[in-house]
Amino acid sequence: MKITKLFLVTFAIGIILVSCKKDDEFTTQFIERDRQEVYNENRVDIEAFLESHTFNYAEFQENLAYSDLSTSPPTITPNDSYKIEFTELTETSTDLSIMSFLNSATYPKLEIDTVYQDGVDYELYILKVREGLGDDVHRLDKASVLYKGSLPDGTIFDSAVTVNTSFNLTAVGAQAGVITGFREGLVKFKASEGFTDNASGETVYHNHGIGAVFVPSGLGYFSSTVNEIPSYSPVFFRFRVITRSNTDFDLDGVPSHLEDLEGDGYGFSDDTDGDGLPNFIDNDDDGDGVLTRYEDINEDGDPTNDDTNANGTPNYLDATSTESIENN
Ligand SMILES: [Ca+2]
Ligand SMILES: [Ca+2]
Ligand SMILES: [Ca+2]
Ligand SMILES: [Ca+2]
Repeated sequence: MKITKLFLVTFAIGIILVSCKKDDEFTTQFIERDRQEVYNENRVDIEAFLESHTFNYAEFQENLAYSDLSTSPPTITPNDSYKIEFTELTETSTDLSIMSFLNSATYPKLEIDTVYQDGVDYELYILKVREGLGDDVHRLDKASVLYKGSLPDGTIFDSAVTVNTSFNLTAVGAQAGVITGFREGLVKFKASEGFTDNASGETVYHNHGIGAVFVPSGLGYFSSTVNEIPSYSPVFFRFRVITRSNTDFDLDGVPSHLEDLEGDGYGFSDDTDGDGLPNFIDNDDDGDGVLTRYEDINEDGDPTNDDTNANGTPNYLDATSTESIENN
């Protein structure tokens, strides 16, 4: 799998200098195109794809959307192994286009999510075949996702076909994340609800989210050429969101997604001590000089359940509580 190589570029985009022949003593500076202008073009291309292509929705609709894990043995739907495939519509085809699922009252449905980045309001098309029944996926999580990344012409540029690889959804410091468009698609789904082992001893996941996201280049690789992706090209991802797991970027014992105190799905605006470092990368969240991990008074590995003065604010967020277990 080429996951690492591809994700690393999410924060490595910069100005590229292109040198011509030395003899000419002539250097051309690469000028990045206007983001709004590129988005306008990408949007036309993405909508043209959604109008001119269908997907294997009938295959999904002929089975139960979800497995019933409450029965013994569980009632397993074939849709737990369903994968989206795109096909170009022919003139004689009676299949529905992907676009015809826009704002459908039932699943599958195509939705539009507005994502603001770099001065542009992007309208991100997200195809939800099923949302999933497991845990919510937070932007600060790691996730294990089976996916295929493709270009509008069908070229597959990246894929993950086993669940062994998980990746951060948000880049933090030197740790890579995924491109914004992929992340903003993934967080609209839920992870699997459970798994069983089949007769051959393989693990089969159930009731995970299944969908696709159609990413304009401004929420992707933009001017960079990565693998087979040309600069300024939209990229499409079809995926199954299998599991989500905690990250702890500041190693303070509080999972990153719980440092999103406002619960708005982002961690950047949560800065208890106002030191400019959001809590998910601040190892002394209340700025009282006692590291958060030492404010875990009952030493159970969880600083969120310690409130010595019983004022409703845990010690690690309460600058008036400065008890420390550092020397215990
Ligand atoms: Ca913290
Ligand atoms: Ca503290
Ligand atoms: Ca504790
Ligand atoms: Ca404190």
